[in-house]
Amino acid sequence: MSCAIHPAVEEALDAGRPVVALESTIISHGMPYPQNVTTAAEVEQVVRDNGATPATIAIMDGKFRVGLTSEEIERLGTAANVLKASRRDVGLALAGRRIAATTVATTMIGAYAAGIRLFATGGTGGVHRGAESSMDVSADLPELGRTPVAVVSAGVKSILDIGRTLEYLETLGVPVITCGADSFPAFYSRESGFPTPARLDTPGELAAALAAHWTLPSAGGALIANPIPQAEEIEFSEMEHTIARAVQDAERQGITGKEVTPFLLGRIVELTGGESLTANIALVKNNAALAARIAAALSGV
Ligand code: PSU
Ligand code: MN
Repeated sequence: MSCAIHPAVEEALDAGRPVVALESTIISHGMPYPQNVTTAAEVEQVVRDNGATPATIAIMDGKFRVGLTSEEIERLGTAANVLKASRRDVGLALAGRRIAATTVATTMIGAYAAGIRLFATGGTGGVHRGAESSMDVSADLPELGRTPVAVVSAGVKSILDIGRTLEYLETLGVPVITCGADSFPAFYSRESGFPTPARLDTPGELAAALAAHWTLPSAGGALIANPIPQAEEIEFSEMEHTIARAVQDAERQGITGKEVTPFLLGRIVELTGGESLTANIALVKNNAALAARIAAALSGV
């Protein structure tokens, strides 16, 4: 698979300097305008401040694009016809020359093709509540099982079934390591009620574990969970009611397939009067900083 790499990203990769991939669905479908565009730029700056080069990934003009200009990020954040592209949409997006935002799954594919091993986002997809009847399981999970890129996220959002998501990741052989805490985090909240499958405390330890994991035959990805900073946290018990209501609204309105996650995220922002968005922005930046530090440790900087 060929991709068009931004010159600044290419230069860093050629020199063996740390690079962190960033996804674009969070820009097109994960946050409202204009916070989506300002956050995307701020997150790139956080990566730089922590010693790595950012590479926001999307599909445009028939190419996988690794590293975007600020005009391209603005386009992704404002255009009405942006496709949310997971693995199965990539061929359609490339051949149809669509403007497409990449999900966690697809960003992993683009990152790996470009030679990037660290990727920061807010939260990954997972097993949805009620999946035992709807079978709604994000394509992010099998991607984590097959593509050797480490995804730094604030754990799994409680719009999902956290327990089943952790079970599925175990089945797929995906290491799930929380940085600096014993509880697996729940996106807006530092604690989910589930213990983390593994814990490490420093970027150096995380980098060493990833490097060792990637010596396995047909090793896939890893999930590095990074709890939201305490000052920005919304308690799990406080979010639970809001999330249950958003899930109920999605069911009532017959929302299915790839629309479910964007609908829930938008509804939660409405129901919390924007408080969830503030937390979301804070945790993405926190993840970008950790990913940059792990990338630096991994490349021996
Ligand atoms: N979680 C967020 N914000 C997001 C997403 C997840 O907090 O924008 C996006 C990511 O791109 C993720 C996708 O890969 O939603 C998952 O969608 P689905 O559940 O349809 O697989
Ligand atoms: Mn789904």
